[in-house]
Amino acid sequence: MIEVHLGDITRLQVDVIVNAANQHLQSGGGVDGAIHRAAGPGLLEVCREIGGCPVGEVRATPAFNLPVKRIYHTVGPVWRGGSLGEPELLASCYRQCLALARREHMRSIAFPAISCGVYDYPPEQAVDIAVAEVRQHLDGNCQLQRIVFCCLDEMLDRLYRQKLGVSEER
Ligand code: AR6
Repeated sequence: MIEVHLGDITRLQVDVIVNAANQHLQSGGGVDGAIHRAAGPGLLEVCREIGGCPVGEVRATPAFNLPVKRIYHTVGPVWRGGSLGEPELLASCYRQCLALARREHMRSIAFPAISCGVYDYPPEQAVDIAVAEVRQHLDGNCQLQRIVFCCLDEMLDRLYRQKLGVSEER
């Protein structure tokens, strides 16, 4: 039910992919840039209409050219040492995405490592939060059948696998 995937999130076949966006919902670099490139220009237009998203919250859009049903744009906190509410805000990103997936009756969702790139969140702490939130959600009554932690770098892939106790993909 919980998987770890090393690779590009835009190649995954799931109902929802989550974007690590910025507060303006303007296409940036990292996973955000990859998702906008793969989805096409219609995505930026819809994001402009939405207007923005506060840190820790989520906004949903159609997927345009991506082979998924929905894109959930969530805004992780910038790491500033950890005493400015970063852990709670990061947890809120995962919680709000999972709650929205439940409301929208989605069956599968893929998360990137929110805040672990440009926003500089310490990877081990971010992975702890991501895994704890997902596990907590699965403990409740949940119709999600597949939750994927997708990462591009091997260090994060290893951290997720250690935390979850799952072996490497072949
Ligand atoms: N598939 C999966 N993971 C990826 C991909 C991909 N195609 N590309 C990058 N990653 P980041 P943040 C990983 O910087 O820290 C943007 O400019 C990457 O290796 O994308 O939340 C936004 O517009 C890293 O582990 O997101 C914001 O301004 C993780 O995704 C800002 O960056 C997150 O890295 C958000 O920063």
